[in-house]
Amino acid sequence: MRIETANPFPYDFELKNTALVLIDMQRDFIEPGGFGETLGNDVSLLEAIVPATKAALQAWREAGGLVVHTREAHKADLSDCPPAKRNRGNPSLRIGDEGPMGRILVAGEPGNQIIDALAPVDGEIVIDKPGKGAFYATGLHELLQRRGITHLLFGGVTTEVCVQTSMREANDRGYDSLLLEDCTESYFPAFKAATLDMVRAQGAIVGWTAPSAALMAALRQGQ
Ligand code: C5J
Repeated sequence: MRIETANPFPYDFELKNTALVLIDMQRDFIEPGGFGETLGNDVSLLEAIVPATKAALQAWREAGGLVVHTREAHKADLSDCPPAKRNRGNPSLRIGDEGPMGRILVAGEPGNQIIDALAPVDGEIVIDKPGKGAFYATGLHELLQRRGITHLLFGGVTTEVCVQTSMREANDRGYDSLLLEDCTESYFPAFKAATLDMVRAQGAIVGWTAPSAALMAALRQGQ
């Protein structure tokens, strides 16, 4: 299949070798009362990408593609959260502290769940990641290798933090990655725009970008 209008040039992929990776579409970042809001951010910006992301996920599922969901999640004892990470941000509501949706960024807490609209279904992979990147301390690379995955389509939040980190990690591991432009968002619109530019600059130095409609058109054509 080919996404003809991908930027900076057409993106070729085969369904059986490609996974859709949705980064951290969890309540902590998207709903009021979570980690994102505790840092002073307007979470409604992120909520706005849910309909497009849901439509892309649905189309990908119907095509039979592999789906990977990630959550930024720490163990309850915070043994995987270095002080260098915990001690930054909002000092009165840090990772592991009790917030309006349970303990902030802790696995199993209500705020750590993927939002209902994008909830994983049977057969989809869910990765809890202690870092910003999806490949750090998760075994994701080995899991994708076992399934013969060579291409990754990315969506999720936030564009310049966990999404961009994960795409760069993927790039260094040899994946051809494409970021779905309307399925990712930042609390800072300028950071999102800059990230899209950085990804596709210099002949796709990190990867490609394209609107989700272009992916769905490719899936409809099926070639
Ligand atoms: C952040 C993320 N922004 N998922 N996490 O801390 O991008």
